[in-house]
Amino acid sequence: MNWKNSCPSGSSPASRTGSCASSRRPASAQAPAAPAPIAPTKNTTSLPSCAGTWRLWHNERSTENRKHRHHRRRRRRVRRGVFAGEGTACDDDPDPCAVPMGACCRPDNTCYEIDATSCAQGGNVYYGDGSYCADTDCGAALPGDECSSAIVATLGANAFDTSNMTPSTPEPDEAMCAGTFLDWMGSPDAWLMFTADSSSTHTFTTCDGASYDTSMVLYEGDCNTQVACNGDSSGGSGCQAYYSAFNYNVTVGEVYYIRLGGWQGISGTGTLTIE
Ligand SMILES: [Ca+2]
Repeated sequence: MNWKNSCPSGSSPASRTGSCASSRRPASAQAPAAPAPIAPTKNTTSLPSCAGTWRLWHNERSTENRKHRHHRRRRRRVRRGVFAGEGTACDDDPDPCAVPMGACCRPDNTCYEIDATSCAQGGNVYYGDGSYCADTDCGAALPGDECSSAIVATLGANAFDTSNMTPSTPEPDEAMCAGTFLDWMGSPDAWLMFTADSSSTHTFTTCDGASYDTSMVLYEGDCNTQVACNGDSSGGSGCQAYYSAFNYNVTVGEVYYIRLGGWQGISGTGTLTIE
């Protein structure tokens, strides 16, 4: 970014850290008839460069600032010490201090735009940074919630999240993997689809130390032809307890649907690895 152009009018860059110096007169004398500047906080020495720019900006525009509470809230966020990077300034475009936001659907299918952390409560569903409510149908099923909208998976690691999925029907045939504690029990499930790259034995596993007690089912060619399932596996390195895994001899060009659920209906985030 061009840091030279990031200073307020009438000021000039003082250093490469992004702070700015006035070329006209001290900032304290530059706001005629303005209320006294806000006293500096205790932690000024550790403020990021963005905050240094903020103090000058604030002194010059304190009266105006009082009229714009949302600006002040944003500056307070800066004071908590989120460093935006070397050479940044508060009036950069895009704002280096901005928190990424996206569409957040409430359980009643109303939508508002907020950051992911604030959205992640009360059954809300976050549609990703940069998503907009205008483009989001809160009443529509999430991608991968049903086999018909399965998410494309490839060789290697594929992230999935069943937290906001709904249970699909019918339930898997548990007899195919009896004794492995599939225990589907109305589990919220996510669907991924994989097109076989070769005719050979592939391993499908949910091994992921940060994941949950998954259950997994494999369908060949369509959403109903079940060919493998597993509740609990063991022996993998770095896996969570009770992850799921199976090997299957796939046919090149054939489409396989991987249905991911949880033991006795639990849900969460995980990783499907195909190799
Ligand atoms: Ca399991």
